[in-house]
Amino acid sequence: MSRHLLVTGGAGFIGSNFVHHVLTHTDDTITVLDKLTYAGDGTSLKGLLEDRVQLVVADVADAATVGPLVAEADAVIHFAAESHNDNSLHDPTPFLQANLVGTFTLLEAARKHGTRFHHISTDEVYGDLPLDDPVRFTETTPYNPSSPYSATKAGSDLLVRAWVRSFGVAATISNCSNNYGPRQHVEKFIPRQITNLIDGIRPRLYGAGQNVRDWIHVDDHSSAVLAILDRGTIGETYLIGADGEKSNQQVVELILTMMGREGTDYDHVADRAGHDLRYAIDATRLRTELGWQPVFRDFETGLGATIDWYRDNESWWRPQKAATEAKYAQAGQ
Ligand code: NAD
Ligand code: TDX
Repeated sequence: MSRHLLVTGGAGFIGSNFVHHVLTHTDDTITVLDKLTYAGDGTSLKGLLEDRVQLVVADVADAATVGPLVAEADAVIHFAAESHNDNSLHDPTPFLQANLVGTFTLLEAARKHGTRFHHISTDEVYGDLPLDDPVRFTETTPYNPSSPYSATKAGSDLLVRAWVRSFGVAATISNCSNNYGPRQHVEKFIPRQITNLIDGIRPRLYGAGQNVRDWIHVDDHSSAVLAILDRGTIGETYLIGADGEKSNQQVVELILTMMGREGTDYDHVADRAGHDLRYAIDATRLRTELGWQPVFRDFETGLGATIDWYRDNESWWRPQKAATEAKYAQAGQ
C-alpha cells in the first residue's frame, strides 16, 4: 500500500538520493521539507517535482509549518541537519538550532499527531575507535561525541529516545557510517578531491591521512532506511554500514590513480581540531533481523561511478566550489 512520506532535508545529499530511491522502489508519495541552506539544492529534485513529490521550503524548527505537514504524513523521515564537522568548528550556532531545536520541533508534532518517525543519525555519536584494534561500533556502544556537529547529533538521538519512552512516539533511529555517491556537497572529502582534480588542484589530506572512515554508497543507506521503516521495531536503533573501512590516504590515492594521476600527487594540510581517528560499524543487527544487504560491495566501482557523476554534472557543483575553497584556504586547509 502506498504511503505519504514527509522527508526533511530532501534537497540535500542523502535526502535527495533517498527521494530518488523511494520513487524507484515504492508507490509512495513524498513531501520534501527543506530550508534550502547552502547545502540544499532544489535542482537535486529536478524532474521529480510532479504528481509524486512536492517541495516545501521552510525550517524544520518552524512549528507552524511543521505541524500540518507532520499531521498529513504517514511517516516522517528526518534527514535535515547541519552536517559538516569543519563548519561546526568555525560556528556551532546553526548546528544547535537545526539539529537540536529542529528535531525537538518535529518530535513534538509527531507526538501530537501520532505520526511514525524515523530519525537519521551518524556513527559519529559514538566518538572514535583506535586504529590498531578491530573493535567496531554496535547499538550498545556508549555515546561519546567529539565535535559540535556530532554532539548535536547525539543530543538529537537522545531527544528521540526520550520522546519514545516518555510520550510513546513511534520512532526508530539509524546511525550510518560515511556516505559517498552523487550530489554530495563539494565541502565533503571525496567530492572535494574529485572536483579539485578536475580543476587541476592537488588533493588535500588532513594531518597524516591515517584516519579511517567506513564508506557506504548512499543508495545502500537508502535501502537500509526503507527496511527499517517497513520492518524495524519501534523504539529501536539500527546501525547502518557496509564493511567499507579505508584510510583517507588510501581513498585519495585511489581517486588520483582512477583520475589518471600519480597516487602520490597530494598535499598534507593542517589537521582538523579533535579529528576522530577511526569509525567502523558492525551492522549485524540490520542484516540478521531485517535481512538487509548492501548492493555496492566494491568501493572502486562505486567510486568510479561517483567520479563520472562529478565529471558529467559540473553545472551542479560549480556554483559552490570557489566559496568552499576560499573557506578552506582561510583555515589553511
Ligand atoms: P547535507 O548537508 O547534504 O543536507 C542537509 C539538508 O538539510 C540540506 O538540503 C539543507 O538545506 C537541509 N537543512 C539544513 N538545516 C535545515 C533546517 N533547519 N530546516 C530544514 N532543512 C534544513 O547533509 P547529508 O550529508 O545529506 O546528511 C543528511 C543527514 O544524514 C544528516 O542528518 C546527517 O547527520 C546524516 N548522516 C550523514 C552522513 C554522511 O556521510 N553525509 C552519514 C551518516 C548520517
Ligand atoms: O579536504 C579534506 N581532507 C581530509 O583529509 C576533507 C574535507 C576531509 N578530510 C578528512 C576528514 C575525515 O577524516 O576526510 C575524512 C572525511 O571527512 P568529511 O567528508 O568531512 O566527513 P566526516 O567528518 O567523516 O563526517 C561525515 O560522515 C559522518 C559526514 O560529513 C557527516 O555528516 C556524517 O555524520
